[in-house]
Amino acid sequence: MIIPTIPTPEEVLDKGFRRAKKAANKVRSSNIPRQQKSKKTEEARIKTACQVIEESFNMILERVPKIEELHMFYQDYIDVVVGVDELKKSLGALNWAVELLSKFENQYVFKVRRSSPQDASKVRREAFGRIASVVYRIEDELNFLDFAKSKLRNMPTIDFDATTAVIAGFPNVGKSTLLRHITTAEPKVADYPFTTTGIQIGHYERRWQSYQIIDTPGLLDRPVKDMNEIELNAMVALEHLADVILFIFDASETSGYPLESQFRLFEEIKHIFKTPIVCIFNKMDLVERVKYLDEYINKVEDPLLITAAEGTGISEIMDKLEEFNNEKKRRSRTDV
Ligand SMILES: Nc1nc2c(ncn2[C@@H]2O[C@H](COP(=O)(O)OP(=O)(O)O)[C@@H](O)[C@H]2O)c(=O)[nH]1
Ligand SMILES: [Mg+2]
Repeated sequence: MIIPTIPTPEEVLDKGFRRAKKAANKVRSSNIPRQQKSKKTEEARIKTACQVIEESFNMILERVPKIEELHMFYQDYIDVVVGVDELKKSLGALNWAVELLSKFENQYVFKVRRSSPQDASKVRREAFGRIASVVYRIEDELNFLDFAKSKLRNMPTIDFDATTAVIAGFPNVGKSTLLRHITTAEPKVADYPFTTTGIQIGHYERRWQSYQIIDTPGLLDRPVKDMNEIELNAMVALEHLADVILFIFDASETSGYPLESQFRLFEEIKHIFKTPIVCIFNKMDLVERVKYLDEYINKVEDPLLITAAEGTGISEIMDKLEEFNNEKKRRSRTDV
């Protein structure tokens, strides 16, 4: 998400007062009658200071996207990373400052006009004092926005039109291998809360349709019961993206996870997500079709057996995703 550069209170005030001084110099060197000059100068200083600072804040308010207009995935993402309420509150504080500054502008310009020429600078000093105090009142919020800016800089770029599959399964079962085989370009890495390596997003096109495959190391590869609430939220945010989950089993168990615990993770994920799940048994090159494996294969609907390392079975996965894509397109047509 693009949050523009957030200034410190000092920077905002410095800019406002500097520009005010310039505006005052311009009035001073103009040819308005001498006796009006001091009042006109102070008036210009007050006006300019207020307007320049209002402009800085308005620019931020205009450039930050409206949170409630963002896709639910991004709303959840922002909520997990910085907190949506906190972000809204900070933007609200900027709004508050803008309104107050525009009130000061009117109030103090009026006051200068009614003051004697000798008192004009006193009125202006009072105005500047109040301007500064308003800007310092929102120092915490400016700091927070600056923090949010850095936290949200590398948010994943999601193609919401593409049919999207999210990969799940224990470590070393072959998720990355599959992602590399199925997608054309090198998958892009983006930040994702509580995953140390970020999420990987790969794309491919088939029959003029776009597909997107997402791998989430550290999130859909470990028991859900070990997760804290924030991690759960980060995981559930994926639900807004996924048209389908590809759950990868290591049929060979060479990754060190018995099929029994792999199946338990599958059950947990099935329980949490309403998204359809395609079960994929990988590393079939390493296994004989032994009875205990059949037991698990028979437990799930339409399992796909693949050898990701050799690219065997990849086209069946693509066929499957094409079915989901067709289904999705059909639904969106009937929705409108
Ligand atoms: N024999 C065999 N090894 C595989 C297969 N798929 C992946 N691997 C290996 O399993 C290891 C873990 O794979 P990786 O894709 O990094 O797993 P991830 O942790 O789930 O992303 C790597 O050494 C892969 O080369 C396969 O189909 N057959
Ligand atoms: Mg991996």
